[in-house]
Amino acid sequence: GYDLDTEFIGKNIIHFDTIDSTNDYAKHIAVDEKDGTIIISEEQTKGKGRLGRQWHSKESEGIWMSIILKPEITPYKAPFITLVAGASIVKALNKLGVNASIKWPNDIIVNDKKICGILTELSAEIERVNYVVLGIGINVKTMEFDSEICDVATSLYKEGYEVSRVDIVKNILTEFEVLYLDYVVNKSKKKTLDICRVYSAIIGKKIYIISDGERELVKCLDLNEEGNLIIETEQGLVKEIMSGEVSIRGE
Ligand code: BT5
Repeated sequence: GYDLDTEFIGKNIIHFDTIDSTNDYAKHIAVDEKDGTIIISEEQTKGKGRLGRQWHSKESEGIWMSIILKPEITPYKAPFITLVAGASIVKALNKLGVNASIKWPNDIIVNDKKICGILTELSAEIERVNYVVLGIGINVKTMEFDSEICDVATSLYKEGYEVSRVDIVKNILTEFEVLYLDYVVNKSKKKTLDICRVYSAIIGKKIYIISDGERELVKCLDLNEEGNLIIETEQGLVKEIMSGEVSIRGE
C-alpha cells in the first residue's frame, strides 16, 4: 500500500509483475477506468519511449507506471501535462534529497544523465479529450544499461541515492495531483512553470536542438507562459519552440 492522501490520483492501483507496456495496457482499459487510475509493473517487456523508441525497463529495477487521466480540456492543451508531470517528479525527487533537474520537455536528469523519461499519449476527438495516458519511467536501482545508452542514462542508485520506490511513487503522486488540478481545474500553468524554471537543466545554457537530422547550437533563454522554450540562435534570432518539434542535447 502507498498510504496516499490524494483525492483521486492513485485511489485505484493496478499492479503487475510483468507486462508489455504499462502505457499500452492503460490505453486498453482507459475508457472503463476511473480518472487517476495507476498501472504499475515490476517489469516491462516492450517499454516504449517517444517516436517508437525503446525504453529499458528491467525487473524490479525501476518505477514503470502509467496514470489514466480524464481532463475536461481541449486536445491542444494536453501536451502541457508532460510539463506538469516533469515538475511534480523533479519536486518530489528534490524533497527526497535527490538533486534532479528537468531537461525540457520530458527528461529528468541527475548529474547530466537521464534517470527518468515521460511519455504522454492522448486519445481525443476534435473538441474534447477522451483520456490521457501519462507514462513515467524512473531508473531506481542498479540498472545495467546496454553500451549504446550507458553514457546518457543513469539510475538513482548509480548516482549515490538510495530511495525506496514506494516513497518516490507516493511523493510524485502527491505533488502531481496539486499541479494537475491547478492546471485542469484552475486553468493555471503558473505552479508548474515556476518549478520548471527553478529546476531547469537547460535555461541559461547552450544546447543543441536537433530537428530533421539538423543540429544547431543555440542559447536557451527561458520558458514562456505557454511552456514553450525560448531560444536564441548564433545569429541572434530569438525563437519559440514547442515540445515535439525538436530533440535537445547538452553542448
Ligand atoms: C522517453 O522517451 O523518455 C519516455 C519514456 C517513458 C517510459 C515509461 S515507463 C512506463 C510507461 N510505459 C511505457 O511503455 N513507457 C512509459 P524518449 O525521450 O524517446 O527517450 C527514449 C530514449 O532514452 C531511448 O532511445 C534511449 O536512448 C534512452 N533510454 C531507453 N531506456 C532508458 C532508460 N531506462 N533510462 C534512460 N534512458 C533510456
